[in-house]
Amino acid sequence: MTKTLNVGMVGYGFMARAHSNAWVKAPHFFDTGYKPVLKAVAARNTGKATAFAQQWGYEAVESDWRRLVERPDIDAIDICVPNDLHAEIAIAAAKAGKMVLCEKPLARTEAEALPMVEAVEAAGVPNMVWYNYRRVPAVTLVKRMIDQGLLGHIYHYRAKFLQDWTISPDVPQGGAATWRLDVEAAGSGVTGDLLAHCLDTAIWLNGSIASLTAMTETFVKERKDAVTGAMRPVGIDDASAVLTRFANGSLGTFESTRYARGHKAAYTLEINGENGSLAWDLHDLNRVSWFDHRTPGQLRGWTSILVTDGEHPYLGKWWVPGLIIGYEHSFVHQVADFLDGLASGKPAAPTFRDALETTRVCDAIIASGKSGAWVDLGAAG
Ligand code: 4PW
Repeated sequence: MTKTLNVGMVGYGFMARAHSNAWVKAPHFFDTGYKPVLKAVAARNTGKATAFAQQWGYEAVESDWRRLVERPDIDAIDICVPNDLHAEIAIAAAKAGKMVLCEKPLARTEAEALPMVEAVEAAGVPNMVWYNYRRVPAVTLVKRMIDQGLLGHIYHYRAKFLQDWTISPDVPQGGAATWRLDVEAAGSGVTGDLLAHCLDTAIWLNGSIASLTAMTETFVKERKDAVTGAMRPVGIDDASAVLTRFANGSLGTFESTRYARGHKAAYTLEINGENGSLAWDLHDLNRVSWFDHRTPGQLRGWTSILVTDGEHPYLGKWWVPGLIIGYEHSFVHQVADFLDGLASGKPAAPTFRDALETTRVCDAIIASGKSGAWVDLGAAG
């Protein structure tokens, strides 16, 4: 019998749209035994929240997230607000016995994230962080290929996430649209916002990072505050470049920036192993590039796997073979896996505990960017 799962959304921005779409779509395509119901959305700006509720079909609007958390008819709280609000909401929701889903990064720092992990674990409530790119079918296929041992011993992992929307010094910091540039709200800049995705995928595919050294830079030193209009120093990293050693002995190189003119969301990754190499590019997200060194000489070369077959991860639930899917489907898959996890009792990853590791690595990058030193993360080889 299908159970209902009443969702309480906190926030109404870009990510709240991506998540709401996923809550709506998942039960239409995946048979999980649960039917999410968009019960209520909470935001201080009730005008915008009401418009959002109407657009997506939420039954009610609350002007304060605390009222949402107190409501006995809400099963799961979905947190889609700036990073500085994650901890307070998640901890209160866990204490109220709600399932908690939190937009990435889990928190601004590991110190802030740890009590969140403790709260959900103490309450025993299902929890998950929205690192959605794991669930692009081609990326999930990469995971499957690595787990099947196709690459053999891994030597290199490299990833980058490039954007260009903050190059102008006229882009303000703070406020509803540009909080990602305000260190108080965001915790860090591109490291927590963009590189965190690369790190989450990397840790999932290639294991823990044992040590790292980083360069970070803030190219525009002062920006106007979007609310007060006053100029104030910029505290975020505009770019980060990181060298890592993984616990499995492989070397990693990572880069993130919002100063790469021409790039809007250029997330790419490549992995080199003893038997072959794998590469993926968000802008061609249904494709895995694969080089198999064991293929006989004259046929050996890069091949392009179009990930659109029923036997590919998640694809059997969508259309007919050959038809492509997109960015929003990664969120739908995350909801489907979360609901599956409720049914099976095997929690969908990344849990808050899993995502703590990514936050720890982000902290180490920011610290190394300041000190120039290598940071030992204590991950056993
Ligand atoms: O989480 C990330 C965002 O903060 C996203 O995956 C892409 O970069 C799109 O917006 C930002």
